[in-house]
Amino acid sequence: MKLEGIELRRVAMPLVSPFRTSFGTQTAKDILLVRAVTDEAEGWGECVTLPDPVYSAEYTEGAVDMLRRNILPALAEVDLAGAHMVGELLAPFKGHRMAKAAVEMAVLDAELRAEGRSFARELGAVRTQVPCGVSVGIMDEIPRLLDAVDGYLAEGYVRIKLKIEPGWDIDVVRAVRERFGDDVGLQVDANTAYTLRDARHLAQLDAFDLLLIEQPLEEEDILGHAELARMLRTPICLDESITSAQTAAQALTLGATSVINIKPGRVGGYLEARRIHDLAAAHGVPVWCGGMVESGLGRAANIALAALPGFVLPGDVSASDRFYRTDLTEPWVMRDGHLDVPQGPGLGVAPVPEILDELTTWTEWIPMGH
Ligand code: OSB
Ligand code: MG
Repeated sequence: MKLEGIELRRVAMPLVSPFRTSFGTQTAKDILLVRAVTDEAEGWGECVTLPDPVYSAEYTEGAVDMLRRNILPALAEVDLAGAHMVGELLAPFKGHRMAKAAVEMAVLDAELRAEGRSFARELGAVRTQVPCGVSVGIMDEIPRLLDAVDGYLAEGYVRIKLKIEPGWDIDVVRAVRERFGDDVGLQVDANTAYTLRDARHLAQLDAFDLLLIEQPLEEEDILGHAELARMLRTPICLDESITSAQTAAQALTLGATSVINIKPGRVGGYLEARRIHDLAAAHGVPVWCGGMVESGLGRAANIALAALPGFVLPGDVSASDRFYRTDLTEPWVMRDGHLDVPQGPGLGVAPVPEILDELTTWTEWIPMGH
C-alpha cells in the first residue's frame, strides 16, 4: 500500500437540538475529516476534537495545525505498510491523541477496504448487533428532561445517561427514577464538574441504583477518584482520565475506576482502544464505548468496536437521528434498541457525495510522495 496523500476537510453539521454538558453547550458540529488516499483504496478518519479545549486539552484548530506541522510530515517520510505503524511513527510527538487517532483511522480504513476486511473483523468483534445507549444533556428544567427521556425510551434506547453538574444532579436522577421506574438502565456523567468535597453529596446517588458515575473529578485526579470510590457504592467510571492503556492500568491498580469508558479518539485510535479493552478484560473489568457526537463515519467504527466481547455495557452508541437530521453517511437506524454492526470492507460506509459536498466548508490536500 502506498499513501499518495491526505485530504483534510471540515464539515458543518447542525445538531437537532442543543447538547449541554457541564463544560458547555454545542448547537452544531464543525467536524474535521481526514481522507487517506492510497494507490489501492481510500479511507476516512474522523477527528473528535471540539472547537475549544473544554473536554480535553485538544481542540480542532490545534489538530489541524498538528496534522500539518508534525503528523503528516512524519508519515510522508516513510513507506507506510499499514495502520499498525502509525502509532509508533507518531510516538515522538507528545499528546494530540485525537489528531493521531483520526489519521490512524483513515489509514486503517484504506488498508481494510483494499483487503476487503471490515473494522469489526479486524478489531475482533463477536456480535452482529450492539445495544444502544443515549447521552441526555443538561436542560433548563426537569419536566423538559423527562419529556426527552420519555422520547428516547419510546424509541427503544436500552440505557439512559444523564449529564450532571452541581445543581443538576440528585433531584434530576430522583425524578427520572420516580417517573420511569427502577428497571431503566441509568447512569450519570459529570465531565469533571465536582471535587472531593462533594463526596457526601454524590453519595446520595447511591439510593438510585445507577450503573455508574462517569468522571466526577478532574482529569488528572486519579487518587481522588480512588478515594471517592471508597466513599460511594455507585461504581466510578473514568472517561477523561483514561488517555492510554498505561493510564488505564494505573487507574485500575489504584482502584480509581471499576468500569472504563473507551473512546478511541481520546486514547489515540482504535488500536489503542482495543488494547484497553484487552487489558480491562484481563482484569475482569467491564468497558463500554463512549461517543463524541460523531458523524456516521466515526459512528460506524464505534459500533464495530462496541461489538468486542468486553463491551458488556451499552455504549453511547446511538442512531444518527439522535444528533443529526442529515448524516454524512446513510443514516444509522436503530431497530429494537440495537444497531447492526457494519460488515462491509473498512468502515462499511462512506460519505454520500452530495451531502458531503453540501456540508463541506474547507478542504486542503497534502501530498505524501517522497
Ligand atoms: O463525556 O461522554 C462525554 C459528548 C462530547 C464530549 C464528551 C462526552 C459526550 C457525550 C456524548 O456524552 C456521547 C455521544 O456521542 O453520544
Ligand atoms: Mg463522559
